[in-house]
Amino acid sequence: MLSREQIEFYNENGYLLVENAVSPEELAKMHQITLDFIEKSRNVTESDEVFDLDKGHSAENPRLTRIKLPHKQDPYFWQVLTQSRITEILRQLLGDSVLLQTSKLNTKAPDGGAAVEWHQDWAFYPHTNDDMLACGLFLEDVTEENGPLQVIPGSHKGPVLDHNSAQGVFCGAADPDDPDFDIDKAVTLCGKAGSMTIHHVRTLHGSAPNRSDRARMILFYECGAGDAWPLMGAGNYLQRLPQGEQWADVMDRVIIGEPALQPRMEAVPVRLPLPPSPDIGSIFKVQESGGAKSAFG
Ligand SMILES: O=C(O)CCC(=O)C(=O)O
Repeated sequence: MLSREQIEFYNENGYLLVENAVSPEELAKMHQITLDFIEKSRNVTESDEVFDLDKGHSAENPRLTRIKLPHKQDPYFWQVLTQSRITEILRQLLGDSVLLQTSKLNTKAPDGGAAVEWHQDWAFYPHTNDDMLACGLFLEDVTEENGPLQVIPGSHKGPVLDHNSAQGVFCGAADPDDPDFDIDKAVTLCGKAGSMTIHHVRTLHGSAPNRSDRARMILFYECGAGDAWPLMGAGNYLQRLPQGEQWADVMDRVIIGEPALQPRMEAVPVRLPLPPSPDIGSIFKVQESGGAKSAFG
């Protein structure tokens, strides 16, 4: 459970770092499952439904940016989300109805694993209200050297920055020279394996390349209140499904309670992630193919 001070800190700053978010047993099991997936990726030569490959990936030297939708790849990731200390933290921050928006396991390979350019998750998937957040569970220690998450405190109360590039497409990254982007305020979130970051859906965040000889493994669960419904963007795939499947998809993502059928509409700033970049396979591909300007030199 979070203390009142932690909740106040999150509300004020739009992020939080929590230690021991899961038990040592849960951590060890998730870590092992992740290593097994990286092992399996040796047989893969192109990014697919499960693996997002980083430059230089090969059978001899597996290099992934990401394992996609881990909660669908192994039921244990879903079990931890719905039956652990994380579940109670979500209840405290989002209430008695909570849905998973998406999950991803960013495994940033050693020696140069790709940066994630600064962005707001909200730019990818605006909803009817912004009671949404991302939990980032460290499956291994995260240090200054291996590409930790960085956040701009208080940015969740500011504008949605322009995430379109000079090419005129949604590139999933803010322009480092945007006057509303004060990089000097950045806070770096490091910690022991088992620690967990929480950032609000509008908090500006990013992470540098992995400059160490160890992987940087963070499992992200991105969640929202059950009365926040997608406007456009990442949740848009729902509209392509037949109605019965739309509903089944929503119900498959219920973490706590039930979805509300009366969306809560709030006067939140919104930009739509359009037109799309040429490759929408992952944030790494959106940023690269969309021509994002790098903040990490
Ligand atoms: O892996 C990271 O450092 C950040 C990930 C992130 O923000 C994302 O995938 O949207």
